[in-house]
Amino acid sequence: MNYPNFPEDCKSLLCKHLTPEVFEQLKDKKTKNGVTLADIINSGVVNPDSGVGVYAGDEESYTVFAPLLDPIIEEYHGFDKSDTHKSDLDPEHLNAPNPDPEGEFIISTRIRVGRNLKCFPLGPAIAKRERLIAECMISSALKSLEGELAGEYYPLLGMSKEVQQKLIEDHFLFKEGDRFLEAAGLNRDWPEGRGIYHNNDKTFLVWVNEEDQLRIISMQQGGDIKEVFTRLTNAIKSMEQQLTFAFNTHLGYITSCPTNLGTAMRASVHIKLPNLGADMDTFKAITDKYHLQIRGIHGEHSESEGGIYDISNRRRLGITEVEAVQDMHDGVVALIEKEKELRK
Ligand code: ADP
Ligand code: CIR
Repeated sequence: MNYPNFPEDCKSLLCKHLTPEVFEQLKDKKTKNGVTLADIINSGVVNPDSGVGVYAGDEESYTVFAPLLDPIIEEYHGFDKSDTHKSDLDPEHLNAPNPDPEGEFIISTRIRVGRNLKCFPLGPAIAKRERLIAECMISSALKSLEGELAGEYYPLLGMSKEVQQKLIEDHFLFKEGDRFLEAAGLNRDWPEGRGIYHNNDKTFLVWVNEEDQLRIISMQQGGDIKEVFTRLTNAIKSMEQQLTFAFNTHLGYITSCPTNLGTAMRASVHIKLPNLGADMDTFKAITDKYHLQIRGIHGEHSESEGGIYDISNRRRLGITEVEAVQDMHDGVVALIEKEKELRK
């Protein structure tokens, strides 16, 4: 394997941190599951417009390829390799009254966490048979959920294209054919082993074997962030009684993309901010201050539509779940205040 050819205008964290020295140091390394440097960097090499450009194949990737992954983790999360990660899933520690009780700005709120089973490699390196076993373990665990979390598992295999498309358009289901995941090896054997679980109201959902083996999601219309967080933490606690997730005290919950490590949590609102949207410098000054990320309304790498944005916490590691949600809440309060001011 030769040093990859990055275009001159490449801005990914991969391109920045894969120096020729780091490349030489890592090019012949392999984890016990056989994950190589070529596997880790393929997504960012094939897609030079990546923001990050790397995916881990297993937990050990984070130690074997630390000379590349540590600086990426440090730059994304502001987390030093000597730091430890702490968890706090107690909704009572959150101070998040609805920032928009009149429902003028916030359309919906969604909080998700990524999780992976301790007993298997991560999605980029998992074998087909292991993925199917993971699906079976997860769908069995989901069967025991009760009350508002009770629902059904719907495998992607056999789902009609109409139903699938409607679930994607309504923001409930992952999209298909993502080129970043494709190059990371995460779409192998698609659609087998993939699926979605949801309750009747679609306020609690679990994605199975997409970018991570589980994405546990709580969502609803409006801006009651605490209610969404409470539902999610109840679900996480129930699922942890039945499944053992990959976790360590340094990196928190282990995920295939290093941006998701730690809490693996993304707390977001879909919010109407047309005036801020017309003044991106002011918009970005606020999102930077509160460590927020702006996405389009059809998920990552999509564009905004009609002045509606997806606003979420950017940091996930080295802060607790409560702090991640608090970042989002406080930033959204500031954004609404500025939007009202600009409207005048
Ligand atoms: P993820 O959050 O799981 O990393 P994406 O950014 O791709 O991934 O978003 C997944 C889906 O969730 C997309 O359809 C997106 O529109 C939807 N979504 C995200 N935040 C919200 C929200 N606050 N309300 C409704 N849908 C949302
Ligand atoms: C990229 O590098 O752009 C994709 N692999 C996605 C990275 C995850 N993005 C993020 O900000 N959470």
